Amino acid sequence: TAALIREEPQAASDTFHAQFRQDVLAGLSQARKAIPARWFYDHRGSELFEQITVLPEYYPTRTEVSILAEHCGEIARAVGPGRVVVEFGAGSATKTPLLLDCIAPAGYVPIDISGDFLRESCAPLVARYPDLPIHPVEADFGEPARLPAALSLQPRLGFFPGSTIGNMEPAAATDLLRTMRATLGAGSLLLIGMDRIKDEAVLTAAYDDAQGVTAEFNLNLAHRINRELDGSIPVEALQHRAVWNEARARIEMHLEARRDIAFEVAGRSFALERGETIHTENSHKYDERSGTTLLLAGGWEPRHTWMDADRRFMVILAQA
Ligand code: AVJ
Repeated sequence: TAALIREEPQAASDTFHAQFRQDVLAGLSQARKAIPARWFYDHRGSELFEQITVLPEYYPTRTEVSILAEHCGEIARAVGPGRVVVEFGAGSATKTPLLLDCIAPAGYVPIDISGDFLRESCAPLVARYPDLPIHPVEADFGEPARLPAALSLQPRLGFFPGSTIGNMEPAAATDLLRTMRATLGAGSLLLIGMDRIKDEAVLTAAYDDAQGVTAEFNLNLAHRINRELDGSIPVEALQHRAVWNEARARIEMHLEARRDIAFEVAGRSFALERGETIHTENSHKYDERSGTTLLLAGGWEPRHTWMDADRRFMVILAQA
């Protein structure tokens, strides 16, 4: 099986809980309360996100998969064989094999902060590709990472699907793209998924589905705070909201108080007035212009863009 490379032996998991606590306390202390979206993904949150990806209203996952499948031949020609695929985040069970099957890679290096997710996502890949060198790296991909020495001579292809970049505000997204460039090196390629600006009703439905799975996903953050940070948030007093922010071209998710509430987290007291919200996620949407501008600011030159027929999602190949 693949050897797991750890950037910081103990430290990564030890600081994780402290970081959660710090982010939540700082976020709830602001005039406009906000908690970074990365904290959605505990075990239950990851399970709920998996359910979201197959909801009828949530088009991004199936659309991106269809783009990768449909344009596999063209993507393979544009990328060329013999590249080491460096995936930012643990591999997705459907998207990663689609890419690996299509391009004849020299190796596969997933980078993720969670060793557990890495091990879970690598096991089926090791079984499916017995001859492919697979070297998971347990690290925060928001920091420049050292790639495994065994694969240091081959050209690289970064893979960042899912429009995960959209969780970041433009400045942070630019910083991340620059960090990816530093990790991969000049001349590298990056294959990145971006969700597109579209009809507002389609967007809001994707983030407020009829079955209420996205609402549960959002509310799970409050449950997680109660569980892990000794919180007393009255979760039944919070309501899921998904709103399109036209000026910033993003869907925002909030938890809105149905009444005045007061609660404690990690021994500190907080209050929300009725109608006040905790801002829990941004999901930025792009068009060709804004996607290109972002990539260029991050040090990446767009080379090809692939889209579905309805132009809902785009996959861009860029070069450092
Ligand atoms: C995983 C960040 C791409 O923004 O669409 C799905 C997360 N949030 N439904 C997205 C999410 C609510 C998702 N990303």
